[in-house]
Amino acid sequence: GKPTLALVGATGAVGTVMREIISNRVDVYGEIRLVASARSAGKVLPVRGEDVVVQALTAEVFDGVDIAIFDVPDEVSAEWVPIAAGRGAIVIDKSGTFRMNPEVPLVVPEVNPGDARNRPLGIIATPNCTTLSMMAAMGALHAEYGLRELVVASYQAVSGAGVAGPARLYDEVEALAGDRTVGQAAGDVRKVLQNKLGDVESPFPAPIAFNVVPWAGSLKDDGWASEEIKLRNESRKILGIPDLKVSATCVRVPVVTTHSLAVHATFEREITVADAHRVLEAAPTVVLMDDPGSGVYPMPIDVVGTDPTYVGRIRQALDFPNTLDLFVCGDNLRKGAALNAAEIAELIAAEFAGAVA
Ligand code: 11C
Repeated sequence: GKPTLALVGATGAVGTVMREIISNRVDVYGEIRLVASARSAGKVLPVRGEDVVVQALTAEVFDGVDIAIFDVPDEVSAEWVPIAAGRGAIVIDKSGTFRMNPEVPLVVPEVNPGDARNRPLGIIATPNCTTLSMMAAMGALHAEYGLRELVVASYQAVSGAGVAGPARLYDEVEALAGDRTVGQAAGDVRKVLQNKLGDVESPFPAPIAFNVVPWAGSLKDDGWASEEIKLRNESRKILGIPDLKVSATCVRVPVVTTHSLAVHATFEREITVADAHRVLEAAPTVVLMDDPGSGVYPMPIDVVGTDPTYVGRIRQALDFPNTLDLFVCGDNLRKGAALNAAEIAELIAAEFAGAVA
């Protein structure tokens, strides 16, 4: 029959969107279990119009589960994903823990759906939200023109850091509002926030309201941020281009939800703006918004809460052969996280349906 699904991390920023997405897509599941930390156990949350009691994360909670979607911190996934897989669940994991494991496929259904079938550990990883925000578009262009190099700058929304991100941005905006002089002298934003919010901890290393912060993730070798390294490694694996040249700078901006990326992409074959328009218009989950003369380009305020990947500002690079510059936006909690996991789960559910038929 229909597979039993467990959502682990059901109360987080992605978990909340996950429940909404599962409730609004074609219903391919039997039972749905909601699982979270002991702190959230006992809460009652809606999914598919039913109230479901959240269960604590234990090994037994996976008994009888066919598909488990995990959206929890890396260390929680490291401990619990193998336990769930050991109990027979096929696990779709959103953390960074297993993405680069050669025995774990890293799947974006528009780009490499077939990889989901080759899962010797019973684990499928879903990418970082920054990488994901451009994969549907870059995958479509790569399929026809052969991608060789990517130079990317990201403009990442605060909800990428979980529920604490938007909470912090709203607090800071409130603290700064009304003062029409703030932001005009070095350090004045820090001073106002220190006065009004004190030492309350922020998920960001610097004020995010009235600011851009050239940092996302943790410190890696030679000054790189983890998000920049993930974007490089994950793009190579998903697109199946082990020697793809990638260089990224990841930046946090005061946007609640929807990551944006400025992409400089070099291809093997000659490609024009018209070529790119044709390819992206034909890509089912990509929306082309490219009419700058009329003010049409993708922006977070118009994209948030929707499923597609939006592309605009497509230009032929003036000084670089076979190269386009473009701007991409995607809701980091939907395609960037919950939606991609749900789409992978539907690929797996289809296997169950096939087995029965
Ligand atoms: C952010 N992309 O915007 C990050 C969050 O590897 O899944 C997700 C980190 C990850 O902060």
